[in-house]
Amino acid sequence: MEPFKNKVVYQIYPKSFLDTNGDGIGDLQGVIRKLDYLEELGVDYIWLTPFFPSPQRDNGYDVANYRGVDPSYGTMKDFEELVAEAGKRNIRVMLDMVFNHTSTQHTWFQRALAGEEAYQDYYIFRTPRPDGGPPTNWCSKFGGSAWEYVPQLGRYYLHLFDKTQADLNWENPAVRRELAEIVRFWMSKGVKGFRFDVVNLISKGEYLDDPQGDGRQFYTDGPRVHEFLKELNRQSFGRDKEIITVGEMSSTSMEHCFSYAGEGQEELSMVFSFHHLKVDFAGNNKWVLIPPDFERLKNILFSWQEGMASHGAWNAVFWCNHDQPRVVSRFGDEGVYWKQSAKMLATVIHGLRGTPYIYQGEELGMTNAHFTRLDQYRDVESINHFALLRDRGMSEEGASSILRAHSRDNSRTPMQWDEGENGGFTQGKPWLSVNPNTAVINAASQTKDPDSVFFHYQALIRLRKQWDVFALGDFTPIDPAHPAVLAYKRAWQGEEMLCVNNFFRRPCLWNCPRSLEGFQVLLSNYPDSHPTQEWKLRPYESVLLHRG
Ligand code: TEU
Ligand code: CA
Repeated sequence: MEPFKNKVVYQIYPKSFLDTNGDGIGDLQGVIRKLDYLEELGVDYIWLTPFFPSPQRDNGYDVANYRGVDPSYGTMKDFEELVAEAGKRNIRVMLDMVFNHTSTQHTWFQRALAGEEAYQDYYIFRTPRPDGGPPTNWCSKFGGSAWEYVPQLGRYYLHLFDKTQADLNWENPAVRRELAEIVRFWMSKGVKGFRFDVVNLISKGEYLDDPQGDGRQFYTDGPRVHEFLKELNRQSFGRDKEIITVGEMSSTSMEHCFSYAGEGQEELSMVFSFHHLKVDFAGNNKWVLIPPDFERLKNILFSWQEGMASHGAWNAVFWCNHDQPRVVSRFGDEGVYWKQSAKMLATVIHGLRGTPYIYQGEELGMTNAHFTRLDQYRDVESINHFALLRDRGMSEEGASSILRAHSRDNSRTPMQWDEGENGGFTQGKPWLSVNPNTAVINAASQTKDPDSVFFHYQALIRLRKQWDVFALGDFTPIDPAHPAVLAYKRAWQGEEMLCVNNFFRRPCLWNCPRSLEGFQVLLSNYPDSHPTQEWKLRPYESVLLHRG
């Protein structure tokens, strides 16, 4: 079995995990202190989002030095201690490589600005249009033009994200050599996994105006992206077969993912795709809210399951990360059925074919932030888009309600360790406020309660280790057109697993089209689930059945 199929990855956003020195910012020592908690949960890898030196315009996704630790998170010694301590608990460390762009504070960019041509060729500088305007009409994903003018050079540089995040020029072999060397540097420190940030955007095609869109058609899954990934694989992580890799694929297509994450393609182990998380906004615009479309959600999940399997390609499966709202607030219920719905959503993901990712706090059923004032937000994307919505004439209340649903800060509020002030996250003033519901949703109480969301996640992880069907089984939808039930079957060498979920608050009657003979309940979110052919599913009821 490939090293990644029966594993579970836990994502840590260090800034919001645990602060040990009272400055209000989580740190690497905080991660070390909670390794026992992660061992109890049972995860195999921890993915740490960037802790490298950075001006923190985009919370570390603006890297100023790829080989260091930002002093607000600690030191390189702390990092080495973390790898060693995690290793003792059989937990491996995965790092986040932000290789599409660097911070404009990076020495490469600073030398480019100072006039060194060799470093100007590390980035994408272009001359203005005859009228002095930007080279193309592309938009930054954080709002505004994707081009920033540098008066002293008389040219614009490309930034698909914030203007302090300049896109690297992967066409330049010197850039590719530098990046491979950075991966090797971290491999030499014992790192066993890499997540590559927006890595399907690294190969830009032509620099042309986009008449219908924001420019993404020219740089998404670009012309040389597979070649670049194969090269990076050969020059770095591909040399250690234990290493697992995951690419974050922005607006990708499944066809490209067959190659990014296909067996024998020598690109990456697996991919994150996001189509299933766009079912509550209009088109590609996350700033236009619509109610979640369950049918679309199910179609997307199922077609990626079947499509990737039929091409021997592997998915990362997930609901949550540091860019997404909390799933229980989004597709579940924050009220009476909070616990049932959090467990149901967990089961849906962990039963799928792919490697499950848990984002910190998801295992506690943490909810959205429910901020009421703009000054509570810290995220550059939220702040920029709020201003843009207001400029377009939207009311303050309208724009606030969109942020309340879709802001990235929903998932970035500090971990809720206990019921105390600031949820046990810090002795100081947290960089982003703690959700007051830490009084009821917290790790201290859940690790004492066998019926908690935490122990449900623990059980799901254990089942993946116990039964090969979770890692290796085929995937077949069951009754895919049903308006309320999400059900599927996995099968592997005579072993079978059924995953049956009522996705809604309303009870529903379901005629199970498969015989349930010989199946036993492995896990459920009600103490007394009794599967029958004519099944009355209770609110958010979720059952895993097994035979063989
Ligand atoms: O995110 C990529 C990305 O395109 C989106 O998730 C984006 O953050 C936004 O939600 C679009 O509406 C990755 C990182 O995960 C994110 O935190 C960084 O801000 C971004 O890349 C830039 O490095
Ligand atoms: Ca700190």
